Amino acid sequence: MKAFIWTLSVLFFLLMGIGHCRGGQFKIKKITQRRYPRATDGKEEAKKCSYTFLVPEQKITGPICVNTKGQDAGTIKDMITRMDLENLKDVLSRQKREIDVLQLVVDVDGNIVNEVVPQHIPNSHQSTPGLLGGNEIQRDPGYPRDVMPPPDLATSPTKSPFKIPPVTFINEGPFKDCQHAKEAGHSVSGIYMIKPENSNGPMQLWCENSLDPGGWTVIQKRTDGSVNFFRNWENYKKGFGNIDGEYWLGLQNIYMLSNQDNYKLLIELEDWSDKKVYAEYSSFRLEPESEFYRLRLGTYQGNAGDSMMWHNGKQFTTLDRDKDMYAGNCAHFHKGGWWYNACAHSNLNGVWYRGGHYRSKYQDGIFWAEYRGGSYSLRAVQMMIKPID
Ligand SMILES: [Ca+2]
Repeated sequence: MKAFIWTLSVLFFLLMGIGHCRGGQFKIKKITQRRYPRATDGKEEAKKCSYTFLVPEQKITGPICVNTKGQDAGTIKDMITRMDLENLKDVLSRQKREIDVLQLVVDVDGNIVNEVVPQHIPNSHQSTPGLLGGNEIQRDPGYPRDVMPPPDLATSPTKSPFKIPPVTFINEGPFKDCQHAKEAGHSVSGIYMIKPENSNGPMQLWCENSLDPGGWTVIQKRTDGSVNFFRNWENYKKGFGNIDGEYWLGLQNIYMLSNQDNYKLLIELEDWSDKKVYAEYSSFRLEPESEFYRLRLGTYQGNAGDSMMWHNGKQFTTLDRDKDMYAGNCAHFHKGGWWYNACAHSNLNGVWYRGGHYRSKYQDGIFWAEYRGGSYSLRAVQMMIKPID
């Protein structure tokens, strides 16, 4: 009996052992199938990719498949990977630049970039069309000067507070600045050819001689909102606008001018009740582009209040080059380019709003905080420089 029970026990363990082995083989088979489901089909395997890069169509059309199996797969994969990464980086950086430009356009709050020549230029004083020198300030080449009558200032809703038309163009020069031109006998306000010392070429700009004693070189002017000032770094560097209307002379030009001699700065502001005030700074110059045109100002005097000294020693900031003292980008909120601190007591390159007090999400008007506050947009502004007497 004992022998029988012992035999049964042996048979039972043998059967369990066989069953376990069969189960193990089955499990291994199942795992194998899951990992290599088409291991038996060699041709089909060769067609498949371990992974796929999708590259832009400009460079390579269609997806690139890389088979990581095979003798040279590693080398080929590395080569294609490097090539694709270079292509992708190239395309991404180009797209980023395009996005930045589009962002600039979008952030103008729907304002349409609309640059027109606001003033008629008499035929007798017509300037040479096209660009002169290293700035991009230009007139509208399609402006029909021989056909259009002079603007009726009495009915003009945005008449110039500076009463500048008709425009005079001085053919002589170039002069080193407007003071130089005045000393050469030219005492009228108008368009002059100016070439600062050490600059590459002459530029056209507006010389203001109506203010006693004249000789002022205008570096910035706002009068009627005809020019969009929400621009990128390159625009602010080179300059933009219309010489006989609103313009920004360009940081590089202002830098060249303000470093050839000792200059002072005069800012004239006009509100919507025809009141004019001014702020004058005893010295003015910009540092070079390598210092992002850092502002250097002397002491203030005037009746506008000092809204500029807070910006003294600050670098220039645009939407695409943030050099301000604020965590975000001040140009984004104030919609201009300026020597923003964190952020602005003055914003003379902001949005031109009609009527003074304006409604906006941010304080983005043309304001001088110490004069009418940040929520009042001035009607006209002029920034001018002149050698210290
Ligand atoms: Ca910032």
